[in-house]
Amino acid sequence: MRVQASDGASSPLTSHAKLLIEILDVNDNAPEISVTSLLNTVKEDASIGTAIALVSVFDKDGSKNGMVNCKISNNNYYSLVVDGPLDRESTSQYNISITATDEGTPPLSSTSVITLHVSDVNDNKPLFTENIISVYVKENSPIGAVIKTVSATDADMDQNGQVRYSLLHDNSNSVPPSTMVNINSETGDIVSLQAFNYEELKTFQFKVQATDSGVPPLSSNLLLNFSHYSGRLVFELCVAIRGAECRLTCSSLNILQKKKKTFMCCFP
Ligand SMILES: [Ca+2]
Ligand SMILES: [Ca+2]
Ligand SMILES: [Ca+2]
Ligand SMILES: [Ca+2]
Repeated sequence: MRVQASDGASSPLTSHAKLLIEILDVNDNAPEISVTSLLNTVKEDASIGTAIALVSVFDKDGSKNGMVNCKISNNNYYSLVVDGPLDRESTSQYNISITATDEGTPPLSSTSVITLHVSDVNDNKPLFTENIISVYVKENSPIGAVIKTVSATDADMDQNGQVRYSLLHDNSNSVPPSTMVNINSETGDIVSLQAFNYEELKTFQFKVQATDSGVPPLSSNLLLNFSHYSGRLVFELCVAIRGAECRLTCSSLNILQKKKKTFMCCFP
C-alpha cells in the first residue's frame, strides 16, 4: 500500500511512503477432523494391522496456531488400525474418541467419535458343565420316559451359539445307543426306547455330542454312565461303601434307614 502526504500550499509539496501492514495470526480456528471410515464393523478375528479408518486433520491458522497434534485414545495414529486381539464375547463395541489439538495460545481442539462394532466369529465350542455324568435308571421304567436332560452353553451369538444334541456313535459300544435311547436335538431330553431289565443289562454308557450351527461347526462331548437303581443295586452299593462315603456317593438318594453301620438307600 502506498500513502501520499501533501501540504496545503497552492503548489503543494508531496511525499510518498510505502506502508506495509502485517496481519498477525490469531488462533481463531479449531482443527477440523475428517474421518474416512473403512470399516464400521470388524470381525473379532481381524488380524493386527487391519485398517479401520483414515483420519486427517486440518487447521486454517498459520504457524503454531495451525500445528495440530492428533490423539486417538492414547495412541498417536492417523490411520486407525487394530493393534491387538479382539473378542466379541468380552467387548462387542468400541467408541473411539479422536481429539485434535493445535499448538496455539490458548490451544483449540475438536473431537470426533468413531463407533466400531465387533462382529461374531464362531470361536467358542458348546460346553457341558461336566465331561462325565452318572445317570440312574429305574428298572422297567416306561418306554418314552425322559431319563436325563443334558444341556450345553455356547458363548457365541445367533447360529454360532445355537446348540443341537445328538448321540455319538463310536465303536466302543457293543450295542448302538440309538437302540436304547433317543435324544431330542433341541432340548437335550434323553428318552428311553426300552424298559431296562437289570438282569440283562446292568450298566451301559454312551456319548452325547453338542454341536453349534456355525460354519464350520464346533462341538464337544459328554459321557453318560447309566446304571440301574433297582433296590438290589442300591443295597449292594451301600453295603459296599458304608458310612459317610455312602452319603456322598448316594447324594441323590434318600437315606432310608441306618442299621448297624450299614446304610440302606433308596431313590425318591
Ligand atoms: Ca488453530
Ligand atoms: Ca471370541
Ligand atoms: Ca465369538
Ligand atoms: Ca460356537
